[in-house]
Amino acid sequence: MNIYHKILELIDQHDSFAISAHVNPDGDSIGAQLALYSFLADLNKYVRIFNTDPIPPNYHFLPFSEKIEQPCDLDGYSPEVLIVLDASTLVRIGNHLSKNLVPQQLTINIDHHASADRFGDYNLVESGASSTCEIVYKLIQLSGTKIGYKQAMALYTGIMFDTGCFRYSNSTSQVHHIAANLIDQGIEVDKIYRAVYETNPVRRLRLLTKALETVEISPDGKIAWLIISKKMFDHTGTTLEDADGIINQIRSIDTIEVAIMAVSNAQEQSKISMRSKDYVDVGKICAEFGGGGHARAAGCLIDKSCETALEMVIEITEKYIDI
Ligand SMILES: [Mn+2]
Repeated sequence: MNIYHKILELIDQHDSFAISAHVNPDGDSIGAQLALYSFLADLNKYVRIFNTDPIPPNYHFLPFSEKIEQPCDLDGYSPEVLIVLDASTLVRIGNHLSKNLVPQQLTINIDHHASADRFGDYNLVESGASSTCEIVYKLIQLSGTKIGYKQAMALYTGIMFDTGCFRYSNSTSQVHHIAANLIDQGIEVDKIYRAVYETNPVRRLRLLTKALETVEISPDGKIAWLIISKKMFDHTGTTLEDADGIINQIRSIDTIEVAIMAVSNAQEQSKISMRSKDYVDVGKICAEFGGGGHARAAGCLIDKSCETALEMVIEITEKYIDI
């Protein structure tokens, strides 16, 4: 029996579920949670969604987004089955949740990160998939139930997000076939795009302006980086979530292979995000610092100032550039 059928069998055999996903939720993790929630609820399962961090307001348009419980009051709730989405390690769902959301029977991990450490009792991990939403789509398809309008909205949002709006190399022919099927459910792609990407408060633009002033480029032109300091957040009234996506601005520079963004968080650590265009496996670079991700998009947390953290990351990156 393949793992998809096994997971469907496990869903069939159990009645209570909890769904969680990584901290700082993004389009893929939110879309996958909501589509899976809807699928399980349609099967008359008891299901709750727990997240460590709030979902950004631009995802509130998604059906069932109000079902996400945050902050989490577990109140002793222990589901038969815990399903963890889009997280390569259990602790990625947050310290509190990873310790206290304990299933009675088993944990299922559904993910597409190459760095997935397969912590579940059952692991549906496909590193070739564009997104966790692509995997959840296949799971629902295989169950024989029809994907409806609400699930289509959630799944399309996640796939759109993780493929950079169908621009990255993970935008395979299969991804476009899936997107076509989802659009056939009557979803309005322009409205979804607008909700996710064109509802920025002006403070985000102010933060972007400040961040772009810090852009530096290596002498060979292949590495570009920027810093977002605590001061910039304070001056613009922004928070960590407002920094999302800013790294893509430097990825667009013509000569660049690797883009790096260093963001200072509340714990005085540096949150490093990396993107690459053609050949540098930034997932491997971030793994050297205890992080992970994909070949073209990854991240890690370094217990140093942004300047020092950047120096460390750039030094390693230079080695990968020269391969
Ligand atoms: Mn993802």
